[in-house]
Amino acid sequence: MRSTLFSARLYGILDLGYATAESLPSVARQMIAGGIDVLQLRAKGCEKKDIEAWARELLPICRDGGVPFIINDHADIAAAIAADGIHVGQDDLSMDEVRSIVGDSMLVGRSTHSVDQAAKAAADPRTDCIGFGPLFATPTKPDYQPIGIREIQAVHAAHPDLPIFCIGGIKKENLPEVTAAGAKRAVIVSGILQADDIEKYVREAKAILQ
Ligand code: TZP
Ligand code: MG
Repeated sequence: MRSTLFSARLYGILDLGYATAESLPSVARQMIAGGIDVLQLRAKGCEKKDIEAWARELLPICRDGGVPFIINDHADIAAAIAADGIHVGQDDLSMDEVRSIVGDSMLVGRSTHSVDQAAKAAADPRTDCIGFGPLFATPTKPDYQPIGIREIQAVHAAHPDLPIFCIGGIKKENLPEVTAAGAKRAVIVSGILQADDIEKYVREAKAILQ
């Protein structure tokens, strides 16, 4: 499973701020058809029992598509449904806490918002990947200062063996600028979920990353 993160280019997030609960399975299938490499369920402020139910429905869809399925924030749900991974932020559980809940083999990702935070996350060998951003201002994560594209090269040079996913305000349109700045992998949330044709959007964004 870890090797899938190295080869992954485009990471999609099923964010309940943009997708309705009813649409999740269909949206997941469209993203998988377009070639998404990783899928995360992110449901800020939703009831845990709902999140678990959605996750249980999405897991077999991702398994069928050969796409790792990651749960945002809730290590207990990730463990309960045997998801492929858990993604936590700077203010969430420590690595010891996460690993005590999900075990050694589940993928663990960590959000980072600076080169320093990336270094701290990378210093723990139990970190399987990081998000790096927000590069640009984004309504999906409104309270964060954008960090720009200047440090993309440095963070990749510092951690050549860690899968780094650039995130935040990335769309198909500015993706070439992000890859030119040194990004190998990207997360696109609203760009994908608001696309008229999700499958096509994912296919075209992924082509830019390849
Ligand atoms: N973490 C950093 S930025 C961000 C998250 C979850 C949101 C990215 O969403 P979008 O819509 O692609 O800007
Ligand atoms: Mg979190």
